[in-house]
Amino acid sequence: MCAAIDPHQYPAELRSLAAKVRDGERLDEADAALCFTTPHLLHLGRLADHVRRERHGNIAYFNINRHINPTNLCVYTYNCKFCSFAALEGEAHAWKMSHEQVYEHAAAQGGNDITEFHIVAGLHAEMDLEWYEVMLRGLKERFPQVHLKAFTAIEIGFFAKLHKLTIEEVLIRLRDAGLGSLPGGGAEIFHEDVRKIICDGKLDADEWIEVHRTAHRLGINTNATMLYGHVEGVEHKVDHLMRLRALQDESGRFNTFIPLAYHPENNYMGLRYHTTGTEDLRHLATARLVLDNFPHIKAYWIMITPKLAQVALSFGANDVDGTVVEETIYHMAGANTEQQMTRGELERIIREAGFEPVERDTLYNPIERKPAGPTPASNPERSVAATT
Ligand code: V47
Repeated sequence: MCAAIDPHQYPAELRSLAAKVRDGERLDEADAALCFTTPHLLHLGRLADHVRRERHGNIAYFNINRHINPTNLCVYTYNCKFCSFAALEGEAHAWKMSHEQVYEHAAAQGGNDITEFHIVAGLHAEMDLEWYEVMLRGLKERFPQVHLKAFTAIEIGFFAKLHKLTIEEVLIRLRDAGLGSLPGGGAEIFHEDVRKIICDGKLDADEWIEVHRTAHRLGINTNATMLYGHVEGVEHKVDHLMRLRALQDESGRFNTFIPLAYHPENNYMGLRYHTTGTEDLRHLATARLVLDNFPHIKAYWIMITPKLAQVALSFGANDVDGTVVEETIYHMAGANTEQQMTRGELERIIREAGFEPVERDTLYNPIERKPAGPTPASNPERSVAATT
């Protein structure tokens, strides 16, 4: 059990917030705005840590996953100004995989322990619904034990328009071909004023929500994200979290929320700055406090560095994502983190941060493995030398 919250130990402006958290009362929009603006970050973090420990105790999750991006060719290359990943046909950094190449990527370095392929791509008319149905079936045939977390709401919306199908029809076809769940990408900032600036013409907020609502109705779990650190204001982020919370109240099938820190390089936004560490921690803590119906809050180590992900575990996060193996979206936008971590490294950063590492599958079921020998807490030379 965590020690009870005493609001009097908090600065005056956070006392009513602290009392609400102590009493398990839902935070409102004004509270959410306060979380985004208070200078008392450590106190905010303490409240988020309280909620996180009540829910998850000392456990922090990771998984053994691999990212696959079949193509970066994208019809929205000029629409999504923040995206450094997308390319046009003929550009030097463009790629398009064949089915065989997808299977080769899937097999490379993942090892037998892999439990999830995270698959997202640009929007390209030749890589249509049928192409992806074949890909999903091909992956399931070769890797039957691996969960396929694939396609952002943007891709689902694209397939629907391309084939003149409903969202439900697209999702049913993909589910029948092996789709397990949807990742949280494409949400960016829901508010129209911001969308107009950063991704005009892309799926709007209502459509993004409709894709996830439909998936949830079909029994498909999904994740959610919010892209921060660009042109958005506090009111836009509050609106974003409130819309996600409302859908989760309705369906309960969001697994995890991942705040995504904007990376400024190699895109059309014209902004220079990376987010700061305190900004990243604030977004994680705020998400934990405001999204009271989301079980998991992920500190994506690729995006905020493994060092900050360790600190984030004391600011509301209870998951650091996985081994990843090959990451392009953030590395093309200027991320200078590694592209992969081994099981041993993930366990070590979690343990060093004072938490108990637990391997999970995509749906957060703990995975039992045969012990691989002792994993000392602090000496990397002696930690488990895993292939994943
Ligand atoms: O939707 C694109 C973001 C997202 C940039 O569900 C950028 O488990 C920052 O959604 N700077 C895709 N962000 C990644 C994503 C994700 C990642 C990890 C785990 C999960 C999950 C989902 O990346 C896009 C967009 O919001 N993005 N470009 C950029 N320059």
